[in-house]
Amino acid sequence: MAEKDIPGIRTYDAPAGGWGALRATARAVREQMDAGDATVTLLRTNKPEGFDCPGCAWPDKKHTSTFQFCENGAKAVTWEATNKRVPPTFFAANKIGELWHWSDYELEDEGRLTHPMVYNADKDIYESIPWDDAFARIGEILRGLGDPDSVEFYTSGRASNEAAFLYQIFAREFGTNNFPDCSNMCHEATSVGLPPAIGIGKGTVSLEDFDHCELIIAMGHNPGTNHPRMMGTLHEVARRGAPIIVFNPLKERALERFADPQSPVEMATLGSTPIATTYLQVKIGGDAAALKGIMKALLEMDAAAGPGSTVLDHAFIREHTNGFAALAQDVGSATWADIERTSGLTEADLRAVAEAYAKSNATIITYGMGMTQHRTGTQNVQQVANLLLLRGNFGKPGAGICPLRGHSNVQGDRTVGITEKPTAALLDGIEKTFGFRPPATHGHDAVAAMQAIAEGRSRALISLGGNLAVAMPDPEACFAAVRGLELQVHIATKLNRSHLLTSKHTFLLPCLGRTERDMQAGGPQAVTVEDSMSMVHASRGKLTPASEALRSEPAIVAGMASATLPDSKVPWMELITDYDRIRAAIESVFPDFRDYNERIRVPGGFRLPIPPTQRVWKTASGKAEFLLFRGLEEDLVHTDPGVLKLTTVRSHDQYNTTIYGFDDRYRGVFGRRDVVFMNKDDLAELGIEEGDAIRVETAFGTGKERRLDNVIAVAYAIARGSVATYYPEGNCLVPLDYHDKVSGTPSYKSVPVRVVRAA
Ligand SMILES: Nc1nc2c(c(=O)[nH]1)N[C@H]1C(S)=C(S)[C@@H](COP(=O)(O)OP(=O)(O)OC[C@H]3O[C@@H](n4cnc5c(=O)[nH]c(N)nc54)[C@H](O)[C@@H]3O)O[C@H]1N2
Ligand SMILES: Nc1nc2c(c(=O)[nH]1)N[C@H]1C(S)=C(S)[C@@H](COP(=O)(O)OP(=O)(O)OC[C@H]3O[C@@H](n4cnc5c(=O)[nH]c(N)nc54)[C@H](O)[C@@H]3O)O[C@H]1N2
Ligand SMILES: [Mo]
Repeated sequence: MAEKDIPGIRTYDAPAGGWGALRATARAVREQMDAGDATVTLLRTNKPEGFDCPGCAWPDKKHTSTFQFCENGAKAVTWEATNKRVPPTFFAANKIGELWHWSDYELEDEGRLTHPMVYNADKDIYESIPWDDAFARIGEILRGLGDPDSVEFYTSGRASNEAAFLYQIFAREFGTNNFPDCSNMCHEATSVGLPPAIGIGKGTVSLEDFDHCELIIAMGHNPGTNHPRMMGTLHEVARRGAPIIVFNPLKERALERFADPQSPVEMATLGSTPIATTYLQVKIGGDAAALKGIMKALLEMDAAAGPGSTVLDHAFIREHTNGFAALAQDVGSATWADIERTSGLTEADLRAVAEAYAKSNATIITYGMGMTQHRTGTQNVQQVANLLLLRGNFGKPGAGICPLRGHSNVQGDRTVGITEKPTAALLDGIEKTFGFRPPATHGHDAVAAMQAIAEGRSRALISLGGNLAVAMPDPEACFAAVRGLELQVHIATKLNRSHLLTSKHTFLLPCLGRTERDMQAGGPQAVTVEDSMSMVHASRGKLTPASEALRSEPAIVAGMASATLPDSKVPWMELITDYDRIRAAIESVFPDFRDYNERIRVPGGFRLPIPPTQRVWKTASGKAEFLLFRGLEEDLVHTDPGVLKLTTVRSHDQYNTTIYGFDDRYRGVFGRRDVVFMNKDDLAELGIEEGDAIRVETAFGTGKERRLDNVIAVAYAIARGSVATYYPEGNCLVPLDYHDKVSGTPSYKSVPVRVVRAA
């Protein structure tokens, strides 16, 4: 698309996948590891006796197939299994104030943390500290705070079920339900939006359903980058001729054309397979309107077909749902003019989707952050459920809802108790198992936690992984907030910016990664994780740990807990000698994990119950509910023509706040991240040329000027009125309280902005 010669911006004509992906994998491996180690490591990824890929939460074919090649999985694995190290001498030589000026890429590229460290404010450096001293001091400080609700227990979704379970038991015995979680920034709209609709806040499809579906509608996700193993599945579906309809404001190459690196023919012939049969460039934030348009068309088709119509599944609607009449009334009252204006799509486009949908006897709707990270995230998800319910697309082969989860165990962490709003069953289960009554008062999610920290109500932050202050909106506010804390504890594999936001007492505790051997008193241990499709399976690291001083996440949590809670009812040290004991406790608290230890020993593991697959609805009414969204988009509508909608996305070379490199190959960006993707007509209207230095400003009153400077405009195939830039650079444009009021998910994907040429 580049018409002008701009450094690092060129057209990428090739399909996604293919030889480009193989080359990029080889480079990732070379930069981080010896080739020999790397081969062994990569071959063990996602195999029954190996470890679960830390890259994404897409499931594996029975965990047994041949090596599933995936470029970004290889990056995630080599980034963790790197030969590079960050020993105490590194910290002695580099003051925190100096490290602050390093880029996020440079910080993590230093390698793996090797020793527990504590911040020395006088010298502005981290110094090594023996594990037991670190635990003792953390315990003393926590006990000294007085109020348990002034402590925030953050979880990032890499933590295993075993680590996350112990962690929430620790926090609850300490006395709080403050569980900010990366899921709050991610699929909370799913966790909160789906239970009232279908009775469970998770996806309902299994991998086998993709073999039987007759249509896929893919909304707001970019699998070529973020769920690359899903590309193999989409490739198969496309090759057997089932239509795939994509809703995405940006043209994403992998959703257009993909060459499967597992296919010798495509690799040899430089061939590729078209993925999307229809690609609809919906406006940012226009999905609810588009979904209502499809439903409106569908209802009209049904009425036109007269009695006995099979456009809707009337028997299913009658037997299994509530609220159909109200939905029909609401959808009917939306006008095509409003739907077209809000979605940026035409009535004809949406009618064509309705026709394809009416023809399909088994439809899967897949969706990602493009749907959830909006002020209407919960409503977006509920409209997806409505559309599926209209044709009974639950509880039959090849049909269902498929949220694409983020971190490889983000779903499992929630299942084993990381939630700020515990149910009575959870509290009872913990009391029965451990003999203490946990607090019932609701705690903080991520936004509420950061607000409490900013206001001084919370005094300590424990982070089980992640890079919270960088991942959240409004870095200026978050950085200042966490620096004012009394205590921070970071359990991490690699150095990141959150670790440099030191406060009075700051500890950096290095842990084992997924790829590494976890040796406890009872022998080598496996952990378990739950993928996007509720399959729970074991993951066993095989590599020699990056340092002898590393401890496992469960061991670190147990160490902190026993030092903090001298009268604890939980046998912390016993539990970690053999993780079967932790799993037995999980089973005791959560009955769905019956025979946990036996069932994870079966290759591939087991599936947790998903009642909608049996057409069982665990809602208050016992039926699936059509839930209304009275409107088409968020309430904050900007009619000013100069206001555009900004979305923040991941590049191909990053894992959330981890920056592996500076290319975004499929979007034609090489060696830079300072870009804003814009529609060429919007550029023309604003008198901006491609390559011009621009500034992006948040276009609504937040009491504070928010701007992204030092970026350039890049012409891209993106919907009119929509612009995109990278996360986390764009986070400065998002106010902390700019979120979905129902789920608390920050609206990272629809920020009203103005774009001006830089002075
Ligand atoms: N390699 C790699 N893998 C990852 C991650 C990573 O950073 N790197 N992150 C992991 C995590 S935690 C997560 S949550 C997932 C994220 O996976 P995705 O959900 O794919 O994440 P994003 O990059 O945020 O991309 C969102 C997609 O939505 C589109 N989009 C933006 N706004 C809208 C909108 O208003 N409507 C619609 N329909 N589409 C829109 C964007 O163009 C983009 O294609 O991936 C996980 N896997
Ligand atoms: N603007 C904008 N902001 C966003 C998003 C967006 O799309 N746009 N997406 C949001 C989403 S979906 C998410 S999930 C959050 C991500 O938020 P987080 O989960 O907090 O962030 P990550 O970047 O995944 O965390 C990376 C760090 O995790 C640590 N780590 C890696 N592996 C391990 C391990 O095995 N154990 C431990 N203990 N630590 C480990 C490393 O130190 C690494 O630096 O960001 C959110 N922020
Ligand atoms: Mo995520």
